[in-house]
Amino acid sequence: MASRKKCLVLGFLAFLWAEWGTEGQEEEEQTCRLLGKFDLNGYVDAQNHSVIIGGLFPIHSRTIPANESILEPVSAKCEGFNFRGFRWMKTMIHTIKEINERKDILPNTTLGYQIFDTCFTISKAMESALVLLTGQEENRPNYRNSTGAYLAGIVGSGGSSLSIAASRILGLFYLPQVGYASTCTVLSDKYQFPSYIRTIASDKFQSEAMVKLIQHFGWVWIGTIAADDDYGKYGVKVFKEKLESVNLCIAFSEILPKVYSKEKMHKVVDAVRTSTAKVIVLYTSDIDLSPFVLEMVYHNITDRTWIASEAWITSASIAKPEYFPYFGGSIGFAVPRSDIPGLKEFLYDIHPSRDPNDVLTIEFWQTAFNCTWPNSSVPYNTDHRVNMTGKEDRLHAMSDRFCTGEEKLEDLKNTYLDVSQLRITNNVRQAVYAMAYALDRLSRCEEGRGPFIPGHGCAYIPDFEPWQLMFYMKTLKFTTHDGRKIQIDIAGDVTGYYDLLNWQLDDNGDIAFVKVGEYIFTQSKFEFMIRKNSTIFWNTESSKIPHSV
Ligand code: TCR
Repeated sequence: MASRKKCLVLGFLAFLWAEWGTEGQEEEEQTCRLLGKFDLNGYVDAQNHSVIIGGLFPIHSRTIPANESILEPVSAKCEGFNFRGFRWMKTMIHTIKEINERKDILPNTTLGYQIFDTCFTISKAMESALVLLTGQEENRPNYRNSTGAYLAGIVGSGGSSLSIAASRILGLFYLPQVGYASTCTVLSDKYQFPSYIRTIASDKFQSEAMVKLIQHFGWVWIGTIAADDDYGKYGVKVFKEKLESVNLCIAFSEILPKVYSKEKMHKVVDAVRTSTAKVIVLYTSDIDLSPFVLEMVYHNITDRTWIASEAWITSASIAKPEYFPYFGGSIGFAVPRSDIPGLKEFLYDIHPSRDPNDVLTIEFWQTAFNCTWPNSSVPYNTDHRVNMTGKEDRLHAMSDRFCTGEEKLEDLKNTYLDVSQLRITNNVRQAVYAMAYALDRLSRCEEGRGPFIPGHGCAYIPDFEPWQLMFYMKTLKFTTHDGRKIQIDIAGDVTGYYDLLNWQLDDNGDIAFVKVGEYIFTQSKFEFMIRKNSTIFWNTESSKIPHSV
């Protein structure tokens, strides 16, 4: 574990006039001063591995706004510990360990990793991409051995806007990037994003599926609300185009602010309140949705049917019983669920006493158990956002109760440990496997029968070029541990199916994600099905299917 607080040169411009390795010390220091420091958290295991994979995960939900009186550029700090992102990140490590133990994939190579927290923001994703490319302390494009090992490619990042930003840099070098959650349609454009592939389907399919759902239930007027990012805006754009092509209508279209703004939020709330459209598509991640959920509760707006986008349909932070009167009956598509052998045990194998530098584990523990780890300066539960009342909320940073270390993970009801809904988590696993399988194929090349000119040559681990690995990634096919076939097409995309889920209350008073249908999309067929005998819960006054006219 390493907390990264080093002077890193934004060596990007240096790439362009790269006098590979000839810059003097003086210049280096000056660039440092000019461009400031990056402040990144993450995990690294690079020693003794010939190849490493980079990882980008949202372990925090936001950055803390910089103090306006500071003039020089500073790298922001992060807050809002994200248990779900922490689970994804651990899954990457778990998968790498598993692959290293397997004899049938990469038998002569072990994989290492270098993982950074993107804090769910574009700036941190960019900082991380640059650090992965340039290394921590070098001002030249030394991306092939920044940690002493060769960087094969990057898994990540979570949100589309972050992946798009990172991909614009990584694409310049043709460095393979495998996305596990970024679903924005534009990422299929290989002219703009030549080295991006993904193990999650493009939102083109989800938007289409939503229109099929709407047609099935005979709704005519639909409201839309999008997150203020590429996911929300492009998702809704494609949805609108498809809806209008079958002569159905948009009642209103609103954007949820990323940073709380009373005016912007009220505009959205008013649209929901005054429209006769009772069915509303909500295209956003759960992180951006939370403030809006509180508004619905505050204004007591019920009797709406929400068509959830995949990013929040199974989110534990939204699917809370106290929100059920407002969001019960939500219906939406989710990516396939899977069970991952050994993951649960791996997730439970965590303790803050193991490494005093492992600030993320300490913060995890403090946040999960609401206590302060003795002798640590890691804050938890800070919140610098402006809240609904317009005041800055500074929940504070330290609990007066110390953690003893005897706290029991088994007693927690926490998203991190919940392995019942492994969906994006499974995509993370498949993204790591995609990278490993491509490396494996590359390593099995026979000289004289290889794909590269001249002479049908091969590439070799570790000193292959990124585009050579990209060659194998672009045509990748493999079968997952649970028998699913993953095939990457020329746009870097996959096909598959979604589960159609509906929020119902179970016997314990918790929210259950009940599967009521499916949408299958392969190269040759598109099929929308509602399960026979399934009962859908509608959150309407009559408990009957809503009319949206
Ligand atoms: N695509 C979103 C991000 C996202 C996500 C999620 C975030 C998706 N699914 C689940 C958190 C949890 C789908 C994007 O930005 O592309």
